[in-house]
Amino acid sequence: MRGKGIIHALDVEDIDKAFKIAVDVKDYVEMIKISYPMIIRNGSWVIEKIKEITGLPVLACFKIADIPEISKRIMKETIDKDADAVTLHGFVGRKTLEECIKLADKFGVETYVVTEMSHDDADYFLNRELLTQVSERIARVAKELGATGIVAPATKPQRVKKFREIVGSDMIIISPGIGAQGGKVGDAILAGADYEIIGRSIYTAPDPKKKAREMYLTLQERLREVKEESVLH
Ligand code: 3DU
Repeated sequence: MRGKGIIHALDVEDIDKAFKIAVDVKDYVEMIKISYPMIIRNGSWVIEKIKEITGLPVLACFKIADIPEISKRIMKETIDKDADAVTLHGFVGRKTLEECIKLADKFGVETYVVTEMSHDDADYFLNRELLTQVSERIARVAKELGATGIVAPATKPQRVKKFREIVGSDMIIISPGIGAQGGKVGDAILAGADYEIIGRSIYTAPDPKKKAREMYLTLQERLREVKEESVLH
């Protein structure tokens, strides 16, 4: 996956509703991200079904965070269920990342490592300074281990910018926090991300299709403005 666009976080447990939204938004997003609430209620077969009805890749946002042996087995099960990409927590340690990335690579599955989370409370245990140090180290290790990309907070575009400097242009940055968490469409991509992850703003909208289209168009408009500005200067 490479380009600039939206990943829809389809955090909808009612599976009929989820399938309908997936089909409704498919023309305006590049990937569908699914997570635990949907899988726990319905089972992992939904991964394949969403791929089939949308034609889009599915990111299993399982934020794997266990000892290396168990993490690897979670990764294996997720690969067997046909996920195209999987998220991993970075804080657990290098070995867990290494094992999971190696396995995913073997099957051509993308890996995205969470560096720093997007919510206000993300610096509760580590203060801001420590969190900054740890998350930047996670980004460096993710790059060194050959992860496909990292997850960085759209709620803090300056941090996205910093992470882009750290990982360079080859890695993909996906960024949650647009809409319900306060980020504006385009903020993360203009700061250096490749994809903005948007969940509630789309799936809780009275008309998710219309909302996804609006957000898609807003993003295109913001990207165009920046391109025009850079041509003028
Ligand atoms: O806030 P939203 O409804 O747009 O959803 C954001 C999604 O991104 C949601 O699935 C959540 O699990 C995921 N996510 C974060 O919000 C923050 C992170 O640091 C990592 C993932």
